[in-house]
Amino acid sequence: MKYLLIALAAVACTVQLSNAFSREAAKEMLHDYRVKNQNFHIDDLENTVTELEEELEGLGDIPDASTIAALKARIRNLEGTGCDEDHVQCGGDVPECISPLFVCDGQDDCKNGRDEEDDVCSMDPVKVGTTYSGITSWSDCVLHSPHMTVITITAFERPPAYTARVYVRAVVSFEVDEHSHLVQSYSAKGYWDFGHHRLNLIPNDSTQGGGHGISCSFNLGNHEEADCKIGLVTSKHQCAAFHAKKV
Ligand SMILES: [Ca+2]
Repeated sequence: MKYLLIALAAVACTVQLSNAFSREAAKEMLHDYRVKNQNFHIDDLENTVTELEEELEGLGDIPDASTIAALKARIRNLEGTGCDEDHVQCGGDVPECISPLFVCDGQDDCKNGRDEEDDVCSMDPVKVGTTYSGITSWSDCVLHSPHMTVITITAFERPPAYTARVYVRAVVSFEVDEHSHLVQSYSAKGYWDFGHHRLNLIPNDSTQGGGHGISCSFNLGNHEEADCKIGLVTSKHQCAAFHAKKV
């Protein structure tokens, strides 16, 4: 009987140890499982972050306000204003065309007042000393190799009696010979058109500048760059073009 009790006690002890061992083992297994699971989760997150970073790099920099303005201007250029060449669009929800002669004349002519707003009537593009340059490509009139054209504003006058127009003086320089970098210059006169955001210039002396005039449209939503056309003053036939950037 004594031996039987000892044997039963030994079995009970073994079962308790075995149960204790199983719980510890289960805890360790569960811990390992959680660690492995977390490691997998972290790996997944790292992969996701890497993919997002690659996508972000692919997207490039977040566009700033000037880039968005330029994009909107390009869309407007593609869509057209809905006005003929002799009129400009007021913008806004209700399309309205007015003469460019009424833009920045000191009186509201657009219903939304757009024709007298500060950014429309800014004279930044024709401030004295402002310089624009670009590589000019000729498609007609004269056989010139592509060359640099530089426009520098030398004077301007805005008549108090009629503020819708700014009269401008400028010097236009262009490379005659790309090898020797020989440069020719001529004086030009013209005006800044607030309504069309356009700078129009012709040579002071019609015998200079090949009898060509220059018209630069600041149609990209800023005052820093413009699409310029060079054409015959007499017929306005287009001969060359360049994309001008403020220097
Ligand atoms: Ca006006």
